[in-house]
Amino acid sequence: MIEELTHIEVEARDLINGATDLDTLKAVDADLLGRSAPLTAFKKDIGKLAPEDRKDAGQALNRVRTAVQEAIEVRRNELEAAQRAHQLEDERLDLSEVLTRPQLGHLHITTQTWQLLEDVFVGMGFTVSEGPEIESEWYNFGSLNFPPDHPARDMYDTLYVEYGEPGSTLLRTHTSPVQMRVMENEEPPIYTIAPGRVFRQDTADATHMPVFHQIEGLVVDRGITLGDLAGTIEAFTTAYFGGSFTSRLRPSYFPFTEPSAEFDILMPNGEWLELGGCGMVHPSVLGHGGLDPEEWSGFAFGFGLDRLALMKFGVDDLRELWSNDVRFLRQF
Ligand code: FA5
Repeated sequence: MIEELTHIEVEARDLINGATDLDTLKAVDADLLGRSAPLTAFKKDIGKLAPEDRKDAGQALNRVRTAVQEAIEVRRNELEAAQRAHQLEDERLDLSEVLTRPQLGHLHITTQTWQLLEDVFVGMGFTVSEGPEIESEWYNFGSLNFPPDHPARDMYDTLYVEYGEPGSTLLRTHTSPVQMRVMENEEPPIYTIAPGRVFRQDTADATHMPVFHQIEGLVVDRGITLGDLAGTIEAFTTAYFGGSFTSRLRPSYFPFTEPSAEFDILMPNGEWLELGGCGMVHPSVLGHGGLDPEEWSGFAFGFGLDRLALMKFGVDDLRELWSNDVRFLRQF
């Protein structure tokens, strides 16, 4: 019987150590120590032994039962500890992110250009003005010498807003209406720029977007000449691009300037890119702004801010600026 008990103990330890979870261990516990377990049956069998053998058999049985109970307890503790560790791992909150520095973004390339241009002009003594993006027909066209139904309005594919009389309210097609608002509100001498967002029904391509930015410039003072305009454009483009760029002024037409010109810059691919228009403020525009053209003269310019960004940062397609691909944007 003692041999049999030793054999049961060895088998029991294998079963106990082989249990890989608490449920299995519970079943093993029942099999080894439960009512119908062999060890329990042995208790009854002891009574059938000769009286002199009963003591040894009883002690051996108790020792094996205790050893089995202890082995089950040890294994239970191990499995419970493993289960707790597993649960903790599952429920663990990964707070390491707050310990690592969050990735910082940076200003969009158009915003950087906008700020750089403001710095250049403020450095030249200009103030910064602004006007509304939703404009009246008068400020965007009428006051700038575009009579109703005048073909010059076709230069801009205008987006109208359903407000008031049909055709009376629009998304400004250029920053030039800010010229008029400044003239109405400020006494000359005026040296101001007005960067801002403008809207046209243009189809997006490498050099056009339906929503883009311009930077307007307006100078009104006594005795302003075309030489002042050329000198200012020269000074700002040199401050912005550095000395080594090639540009040209080309005669052009805008109803609100006379004479008018367009400013182009030579791109690395050998083609000219039109950056903006400019000219001497038309006398009747000064008049609409409440200024006497006999006393005051001035020049104005309007440059494509996004195109200035392209040229500065060596990007060859405007659409890249708004594709929102961070791999592209991170470069600048
Ligand atoms: C004007 O908008 C005039 N208001 C400029 C002006 C101001 C002339 C003051 C005289 C005095 P224009 O339509 O050419 O002109 O646009 C000016 C510049 O805006 C262009 O040279 C170009 O650089 C930029 N531009 C025009 N259309 C787009 C477009 N769809 N996408 C991006 N840039 C554009």
